[in-house]
This record gives sequence, structure tokens and C-alpha cells, in this order.
Amino acid sequence: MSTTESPAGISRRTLIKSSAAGSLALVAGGLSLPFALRPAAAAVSSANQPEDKVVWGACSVNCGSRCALRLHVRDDEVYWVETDNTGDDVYGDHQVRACLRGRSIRRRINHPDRLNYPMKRVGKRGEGKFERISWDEALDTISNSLKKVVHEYGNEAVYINYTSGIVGGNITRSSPYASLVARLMNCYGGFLSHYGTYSTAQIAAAMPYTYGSNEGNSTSDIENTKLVVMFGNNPAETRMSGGGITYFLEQARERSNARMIVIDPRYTDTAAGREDEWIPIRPGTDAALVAGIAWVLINENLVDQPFLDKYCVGYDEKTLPEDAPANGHYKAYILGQGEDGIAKTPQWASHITGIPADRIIQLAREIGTAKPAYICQGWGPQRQANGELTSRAIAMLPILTGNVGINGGNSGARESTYTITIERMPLPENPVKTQISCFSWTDAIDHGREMTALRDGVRGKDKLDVPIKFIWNYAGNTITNQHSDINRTHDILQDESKCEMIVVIENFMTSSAKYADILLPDLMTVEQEDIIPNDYAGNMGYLIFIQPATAPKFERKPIYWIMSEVAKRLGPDIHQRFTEGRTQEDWLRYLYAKMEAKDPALPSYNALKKMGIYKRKDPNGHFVAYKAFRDDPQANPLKTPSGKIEIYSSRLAKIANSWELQKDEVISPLPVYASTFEGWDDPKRSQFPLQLFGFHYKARTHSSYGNVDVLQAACRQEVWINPVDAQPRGIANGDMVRVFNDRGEVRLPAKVTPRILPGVSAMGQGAWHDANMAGDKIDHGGCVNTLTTQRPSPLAKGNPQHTNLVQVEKV
Ligand SMILES: Nc1nc2c(c(=O)[nH]1)N[C@H]1C(S)=C(S)[C@@H](COP(=O)(O)OP(=O)(O)OC[C@H]3O[C@@H](n4cnc5c(=O)[nH]c(N)nc54)[C@H](O)[C@@H]3O)O[C@H]1N2
Ligand SMILES: Nc1nc2c(c(=O)[nH]1)N[C@H]1C(S)=C(S)[C@@H](COP(=O)(O)OP(=O)(O)OC[C@H]3O[C@@H](n4cnc5c(=O)[nH]c(N)nc54)[C@H](O)[C@@H]3O)O[C@H]1N2
Ligand code: SF4
Ligand SMILES: [Mo]
Repeated sequence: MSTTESPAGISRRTLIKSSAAGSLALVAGGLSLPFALRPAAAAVSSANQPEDKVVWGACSVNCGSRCALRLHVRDDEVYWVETDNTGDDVYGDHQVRACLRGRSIRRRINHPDRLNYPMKRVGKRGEGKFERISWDEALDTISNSLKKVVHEYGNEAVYINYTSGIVGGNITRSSPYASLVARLMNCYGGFLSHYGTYSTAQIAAAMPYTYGSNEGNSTSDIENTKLVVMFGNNPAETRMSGGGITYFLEQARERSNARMIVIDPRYTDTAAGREDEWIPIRPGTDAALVAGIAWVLINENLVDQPFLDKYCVGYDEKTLPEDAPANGHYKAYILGQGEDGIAKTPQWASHITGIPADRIIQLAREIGTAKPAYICQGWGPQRQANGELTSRAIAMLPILTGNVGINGGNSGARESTYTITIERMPLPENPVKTQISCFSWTDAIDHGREMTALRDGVRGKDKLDVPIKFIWNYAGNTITNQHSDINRTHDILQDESKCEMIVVIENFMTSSAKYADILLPDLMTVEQEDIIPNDYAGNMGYLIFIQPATAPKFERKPIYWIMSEVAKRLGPDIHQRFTEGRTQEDWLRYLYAKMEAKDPALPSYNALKKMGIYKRKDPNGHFVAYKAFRDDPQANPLKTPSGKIEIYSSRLAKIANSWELQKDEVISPLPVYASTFEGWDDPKRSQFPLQLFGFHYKARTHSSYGNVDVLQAACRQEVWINPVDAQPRGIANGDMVRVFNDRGEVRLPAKVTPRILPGVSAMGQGAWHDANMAGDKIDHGGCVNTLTTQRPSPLAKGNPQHTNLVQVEKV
């Protein structure tokens, strides 16, 4: 095996030694302080040392921030890393500063475990035994297998797995429906595609039933608000740096002096010190809290009745659609005059959420009287098994109080962002129209032919005709680490007659890579030319022109080359369609010319290359979701069937009546609270008494950067548990514990802390799975997906990865 070879001149020893200065400061300073991880040796400068070459790069992992990097290069090696030095320390024209993950990118680029050569698997899937092969052998094997699968089963048997390792430039982009892999497959007859993402499956499916889309006000608009209410939204960890959502949150709040209430089972880093109040809530119960608040708003006349009458459908009898049952409206549901006959009083909500009733009443009065109020949600609440209902329920608070479509208000969704024009590699149309949800690919390998539209959410056809036989996995770890129930996936993939070929294109030997049949070493984005836009960035957009920091090392190749070579082997016509005769640089210039045509204010290609980063403030100020609709609902209707905000959705009523659902699965035309499998009130709690979820952690971006030593040292992988739960189990802070359920077991240290609600446990998601899969399968890496379920949520058929029950015991 060749993966442990080090790049020239950098041994593991130097890496660790040189990290000392950085890691101390990292622990002392917190993760987003603006200092560079500079090797100690660099401080001792020698008089005849050649000048560093400074190359602009970007951190392109999927954390939603997107930061500029300035890579200092000596002797064709990245020697140390700085971040953006343009702009001021001023709100809206700020430096796009990298967090310590991005600043430690040198440790990924030069990692001793980077993939250097194409390899083929020689052990069993998951065992991690590989043999070096030539590029020719690798590419021939892939293209022959692809031809065979397409010939025997058709293009529908080829699947491109969800991956998010590179959030996209013009050329490099992992987005499975828009990557170079998808471009190639569309040139070759198409592939089975998917809908939804692991990020937003439930909210992206649900919100459009209410609003026609899923938009929120820009975070910068907080400067116009009186009250910030955050449901399961933790930007201090999930939008750490770069575009500066946390920065906006702080500085905008400084301007508006708004109060901030954080509703989360954990006392998050976003709350810590910034919040006015933290309200811990049982996971999966936000919709009950909303209903309790709505009961107070209605009974104390705090609802905006003119807004509800003019802009909404289904709040009360007046606007209830004709096809709805009598008393099918929201007000009846809340007051107990609907089908269930239960009044959603604060006492009722308190029993479900664990929040005292008087606190719910106080919260309702605050939300009802603060004008305007910025009510938002992260994506934690929706990554629950009842997340579709929850996300629409949270939107009810701004709707009831008329906060939608105005400055300082919000829709109840997460933030939107300003982005400068970007042109990606064009995609020919996918001739295959069949889709599955991004979460159900393991089922489609296991029993694809049994999957139907009405039960499993197959789209474009009544049922799948063929199972998945070939998987492309480019820049993702969602074969195992990031997909639920790793042990089940392992079992499914053991049978090589089911899925015949798994191609993984990676930088590292991840746990997913261990399941590859063919494993290809990619260049990183900082090693090739590309232009990349901001991700979430409030009202300041930007472009970064990435230049290759070093020459390609070993036999690593860029994705454009890899896919062009596969295309060549599929036939000269496919190759021509894929490349259109252009080199990677030709494409970049071609796409940039299109951008300039759309947006003449952009700097020229050469000017941008010289600048490295180009920033622009949103000329329209702050983005306000549904503003045009609020200003003139007749002229600018929403994309819902009625053109209005649909509190009652007739479309959802039809789905609820026609889809095959199990007893504990609820789809409802109203944003009601419903309990769910593996929730707080599931009888299974007698066996597995603690709720568990895996939050997005500052130590990593999912699993990316998970193999960087200084980050591991700074932010330990541990399971959060309240002293109330720890004490009877004899668990002290730092003790090694086993976290388990009937799907698997993880061993890691406990963090005993009042920062989490009793009855609930949590660990950072994305830690590298580390188990002997031929033996006891106990995971010593702390990967939460050893414990999560592959059962999908009812409407989106998405990943309910935050809904789990476990037991915790001292080892
Ligand atoms: N239990 C649980 N599971 C979750 C979540 C959760 O909250 N809880 N969150 C889900 C969410 S929201 C998401 S988005 C997914 C994310 O899951 P993934 O998309 O799998 O994200 P990563 O784990 O970061 O894996 C990205 C991979 O891309 C590789 N990579 C990075 N840059 C490059 C490059 O330039 N070239 C190549 N070839 N490879 C590269 C990295 O080495 C890494 O292995 O996880 C999901 N899984
Ligand atoms: N550092 C870092 N940043 C990241 C990522 C990362 O891996 N690391 N991943 C990026 C990606 S791809 C995505 S999709 C986003 C994910 O962003 P989110 O999905 O918003 O992140 P989470 O941490 O899963 O959830 C946010 C908060 O919800 C809380 N929560 C969980 N369940 C519930 C609930 O039922 N009710 C309430 N009220 N709160 C709940 C959690 O405690 C957490 O603090 O983050 C992005 N940013
Ligand atoms: S991980 Fe995210 S916040 Fe950190 S440097 Fe990279 S893009 Fe920026
Ligand atoms: Mo995500």
C-alpha cells in the first residue's frame, strides 16, 4: 500500500513538531481568532532565504462559509497559510477570514495519509486493503464496468452518490447533480439522480408548501430588528468565518440592540455569552412549543389578523379552502376545536417540550409585541423524523405576527445570501427522469425493484425497474461515515453481486474510500485553477480566483482530466461532447466570459486573477424574503397554488390521503405537532432512555479536516450528557463510555455538562468511523452514524439523523 508515503521533504515528525505553536494558541484563543498557523521554524528567518510565493486559494469544504486563503509556497511546498488581508475590519466590507480548519489546510495538503496513486481493492469491501495500479488500468476498469452495467441494466442502474466535499467553483464541484461526473454521465445516456440533500431534506421539501419556496431574510437585516429568536440555529459553529454570518449576527445586533433568544437542547457556542436567554427544548418538539405560543397569541389578541386575512390561506374559517374539512383550519387546531379536540395550551406544550408553561406564555408575549421580530431556524430541528412538520410550524410564528416580507422580520427559515454571478460547467439534460431521495440509495441497492412512488418516494415512475449497480462517489464520505446506520450499509455492500462497482475519487483513505472497488487520487482545489464564489455571506458577495499552489505531486490528477479520460474510453463522440475540445483553462475563460456578459461590472479575467478576491456589497441593501409579495400580493403572488401563504395546504392533504404511511408517520395539511418514531415519547425509551443527535461541530466540516491532529486536540470528540443522567450511571466528566442501541455501539469520552437538557445526549457528527468490521464492529472513532437509522422521514424521505434513542453506560 502506498498511502502512507509522505510528500517530499515533509515527514510526519516535522508536521507534528511544527504544529506546537499553532495548537497552543488554538486552545487558548478559540477557533476563529485571526492568526496564522505558522510553523515555528518560519520565525527563524534566514538572510538568504528566498521570498515566499504567495498564492490565492480558498477553503472549499461544505461548511457554508467559504474563506480565502493565501498560501505561502517555498520549494514547491505550501509552507504556511494566511487568510484574506483585503478590506477592513468593518461590517459589510470585512476580511473573509478563515477559521482554524482552513488555516490548517497545509496539514491536509501535506498529510502523510494522502492518496497518491490509483488503486484497486484487494481485500473485502471495508477492509481497507488496496494495491497500486496504473491510471490506464484504473480508467479501463471503470469504463468497462460502466459499459457492462449500462448494457445489462440500463442507465438507471448508475447512481451518483450525494457528496459535498467541494462546494463549487466553475470547474471543481462535487454537487452530485451538477458535477463533472454528472456532466459525463449525461453525455453517456444519463443516470439515476436524486432529490433533496442531507442538509435540508425536510425543510426544503416542506417550506414550499407554505411559501412556494424556502427563503429567509439576510442575516445582516438583523440590524433592523427588535428581537432575534433562533430555533436550533448555531451559526457560531455552522457559519464560523468567511462570509461572516456570525460576524453579521454580532455587529448587526450591536446596531439594533435586539434581544436574542436561543431555543436549542444544547447551550450552543452561538448562545454562549451572546444570548439574552437560552430555552432548552426536547429534540423533535418545536412544533408543540409553537402551538403553545400560538394559543397565547390567539387568546391574548396578539395575532396580526389583517395580515392573516390578506396574505394567508387556512388560518381561520374565512380563508379555509373549500376542499378542507369543517374546522380544518389552524385556529381550530390550536383552540381544540379541530379533529383531535385538544387545546394546545401552554400546559399541553410544556408536557411535551419540557419548557415551563409560564416561560411559554412569556415567550409568546415577547414574540407578539416585538415589532419587527427576526424568527429563524437552523437545520437541526428539521433533521428530525418529524422535521417537515417542525419547519413549517416554526414559520407559523412570523406568519401569525405579520413579520413576513419586511425588514427586520423573517419568514422563519434560515438566512438567504447575496451572491455574485457564477457560471458553472454546463450540464446536458439527463435523459433518465427517474429519481430517488438522496437518503434511499442503500435501499435501492438492496431491494430497488420493490421501491415504489407512493411508499418510498420514487419520482418519475411508479416504481424503480432496476437496483443500483454502479456508484460514483466524488468528494464525499456519504457511503459510510455521513450516511446513517453504517453497520447496515456495510452488510449491504458486502454482497458484490448487488452493487457491482464503487468508484471513489478522494484525497484520503476515508471510511467510505475503504468500500471503493477503484480508488482515484484527486488534486485538491488549491492545487488547480478555478474561480469560486461565496457561500452564505449576508449582504457581501465575493469571488476568489484560486491558483495552483504547487505542481501536482505523485500521480494525483485533476477531476477534469480524470473524467475526460473516462469519456475517451466510452467513445470519441462522448469525449467530444464532454470536453467540447476545451482544456480546463479554456473552460475557465469561456465560463468567465459568460459571467462578464451577465454582469459587466465584474473585473476582467486577468484583473481578477491579480486581485485574488473581489468583493461587492448587495446593491439592494439587505435581502428580505417575500418582500415583493408583501408589497403587492396581486402583482407578485407566491409560487403556491393559491399564490398566498398556505397555512392549510390542500396539496399536502392529497398526499396524506394517497401515500402509504406507517402508523407513526404523519403528513398533515396543517403544521401540527406529531410525535414520531424514536422520539421522546417512543415506548422504546424504556430500553434506550436517552435522545441522541449529532450536531455540526467546529472541529471539522463533517468528516473533512477530521484527520488534522491540532484540530482533534483543540476540540475533543465526546458525548454530551447532563449531570442528572451521568450521576446515576456513575459517569464522571472524561470517563470512557459506551453509547449504544440496537444498531451499533460507539465508545468515546463523556462530557458531563449542564449545557445539555437532561434526557438528551449529543456528539459532534463527522468523526472518522474506526471499527473492526470483521470483528465486534464497535466504533472507537465516535462516529454518530454507527447509531442512526436508515428509516426515512415521511414526506421528504430524508435523513432523520438527529432522531435517535440510545443508552449510555460507563465502560
Ligand atoms: N448523523 C449525521 N450525519 C450527517 C449529518 C448530521 O447532521 N448527522 N449531516 C449531513 C449533512 S448536512 C451533510 S452535507 C453530509 C456531508 O457529508 P459529505 O458530503 O460526505 O461531507 P464530508 O464528510 O466533508 O466528506 C467530503 C469528502 O470530500 C473529500 N474532499 C474534499 N476536497 C476534495 C477534493 O478536492 N477532491 C476530492 N476528490 N475529494 C475532496 C474529503 O476528503 C471528504 O472525505 O453529512 C450528512 N451526515
Ligand atoms: N463547523 C462546521 N460547520 C458546518 C458544518 C460542519 O460540519 N462543521 N456543516 C455545514 C453543513 S453542510 C450544514 S447542512 C450546516 C448544518 O447546520 P444545522 O443543521 O443548523 O446544524 P446542526 O448542528 O445539525 O443543528 C443546529 C442546532 O440545532 C440543534 N437541534 C438539534 N435538534 C433540535 C431540535 O429538535 N430542536 C431544536 N430547537 N434544536 C435542535 C442542535 O443542538 C444544534 O445546535 O452546517 C454547515 N456548517
Ligand atoms: S472550514 Fe469553513 S469557516 Fe473554516 S476556513 Fe474553511 S470555509 Fe472557512
Ligand atoms: Mo449539509
